[in-house]
Amino acid sequence: MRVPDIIDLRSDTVTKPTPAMRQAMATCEVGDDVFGDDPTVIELEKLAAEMAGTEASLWCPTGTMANQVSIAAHTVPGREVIAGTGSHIVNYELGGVAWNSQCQLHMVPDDGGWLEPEAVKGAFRKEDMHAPGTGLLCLENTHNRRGGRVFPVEVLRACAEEAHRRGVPVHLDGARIWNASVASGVPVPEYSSMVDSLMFCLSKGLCSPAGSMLCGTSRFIERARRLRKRFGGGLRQAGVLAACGLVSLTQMIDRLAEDHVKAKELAKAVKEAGILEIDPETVDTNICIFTPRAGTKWSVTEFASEARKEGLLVTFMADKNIRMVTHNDFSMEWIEPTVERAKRSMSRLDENRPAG
Ligand code: TLP
Repeated sequence: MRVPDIIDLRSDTVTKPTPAMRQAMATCEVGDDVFGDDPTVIELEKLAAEMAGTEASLWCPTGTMANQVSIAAHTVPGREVIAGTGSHIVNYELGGVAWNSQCQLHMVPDDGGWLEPEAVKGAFRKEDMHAPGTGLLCLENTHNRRGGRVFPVEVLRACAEEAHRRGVPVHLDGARIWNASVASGVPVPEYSSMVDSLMFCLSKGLCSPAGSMLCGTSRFIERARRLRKRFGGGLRQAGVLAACGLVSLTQMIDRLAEDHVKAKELAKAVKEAGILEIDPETVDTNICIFTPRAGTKWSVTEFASEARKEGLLVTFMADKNIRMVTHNDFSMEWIEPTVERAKRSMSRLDENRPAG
């Protein structure tokens, strides 16, 4: 396969719809989904619920909206929402918990890639004359910012049980739950059985152009459907997008294992070339989070902009990490050219600013 001018590893969200998706979009039956008339959306919501092991599901345009709808559905204003310091809900949803649900965040460390039950236990607060009271616990699997780590199933169960013992519901941001399931062998219904709502994205490794599913009980999804409308997410002929979601769920899950192999190999190759640091053993799925070697004088933002000049697109996180995400539109054969481009970028930066 020809090496492209641009190798794009910024995210698995950059994947283009597959030929089967384009065909499905062109030929699917559609209707007005706000009236509940779109047969393709109905089919997708039914299939997603079946596969996730929940009573019902709701198609949302984005993972962010699905998370935010879920938080709003679970909470009342003035409550506290527990979430990991590195979670997407805390870092990448523009303060949506405060803006949309009028709740405050209570953050718990998740440096290793997941929350520890003991830390979660200490974070709950009972409502009284001073304390807001915990309204929701949010977990993330796989953990994006911590390098696609898979939340160990028994640890996840223990965290969820801590919440349930106190009557607090649990939302699982499973944007990449299918990656977690493929990597761990734990069926998605097992994860969903531990929580009150599960969100997963169709638009990442599963290659749909848009769409995320919020899964839960029929009662919860009914409430979420009204909130989605309030958030401006009531789409009309959404079937053209849901048609891609059906392809994602029926054709794109098993192949996620290939993305995991590519990520592990990429991590090893970048490390062996002495470019950036990573422990390949921690690469559970399709996300590699690299750090500059000790003594490096350049910043990760400088690295990312130098790499761009070489035709390699990466993202940087928290001003200290470089992220590369493997996906369907990145071939195993491009690992070597990726390493070469990264090496050239680093050499130029080192020449300008020698380590010392
Ligand atoms: N993550 C994106 C960026 O927003 C960082 C990415 O490139 O990885 N939960 C998790 C764990 C996510 O990683 C993301 C997207 C979302 C929710 C939100 O999904 P979208 O982008 O559909 O709103």
